[in-house]
Amino acid sequence: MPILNGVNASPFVRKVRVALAEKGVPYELNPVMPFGQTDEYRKKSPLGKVPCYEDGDFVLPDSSCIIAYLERVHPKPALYPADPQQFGRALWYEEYADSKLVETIGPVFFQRFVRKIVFKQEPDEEIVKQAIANAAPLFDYLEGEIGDRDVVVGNHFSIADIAIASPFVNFGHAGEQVDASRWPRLSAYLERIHSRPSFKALIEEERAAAG
Ligand SMILES: N[C@@H](CCC(=O)N[C@@H](CS)C(=O)NCC(=O)O)C(=O)O
Repeated sequence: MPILNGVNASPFVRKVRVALAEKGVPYELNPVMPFGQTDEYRKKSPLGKVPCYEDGDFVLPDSSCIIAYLERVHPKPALYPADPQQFGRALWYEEYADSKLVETIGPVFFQRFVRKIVFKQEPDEEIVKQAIANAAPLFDYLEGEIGDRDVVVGNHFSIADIAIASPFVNFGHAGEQVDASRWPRLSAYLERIHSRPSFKALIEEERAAAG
């Protein structure tokens, strides 16, 4: 059975877990924390990050690379649009979410969850407040991009939805949600995507694990 190295509250590990669930691929989750990895793990994941996927002798780090690989090995259901322009847009949203969105809203989760639960320290609410303020233009952007569609690209759930919705699970774990009165489309979109069985099962598992 393939092994996915990583912890369940990482937005990047969650991306891969959602993709595996959507494609119905069984796997074993090997708990590797994001910090203080062994030299042995760094041989598999040279940047020292999670996730890292092992399929027999084949080892592959990075959520984007792993999901692109999974698409070739398990093509159905497709998680990348067939249309070239939609494909390009989907990759763009994945990049936007993995970099800008995680970087901007990530501190909320870090302060309220990682700092509090993992390091047993009080969260710095000033940092939380600033991160939420910094996120407003990103939410404006996503609100406009989602428009009246159920998904962000074309008519089918894709890697773009996985990548955008994943860091918002962490936002929720930190006790925050997108203000539906200010960003109604983004808020409804996230509710829809998080209600898919793939996301829903993980959100429940993560909540239970966090106590
Ligand atoms: N581009 C990578 C990012 C992975 C990443 O940043 N993972 C975090 C955990 S959420 C990590 O392992 N951080 C440890 C570090 O940066 O040393 C991916 O998509 O997998």
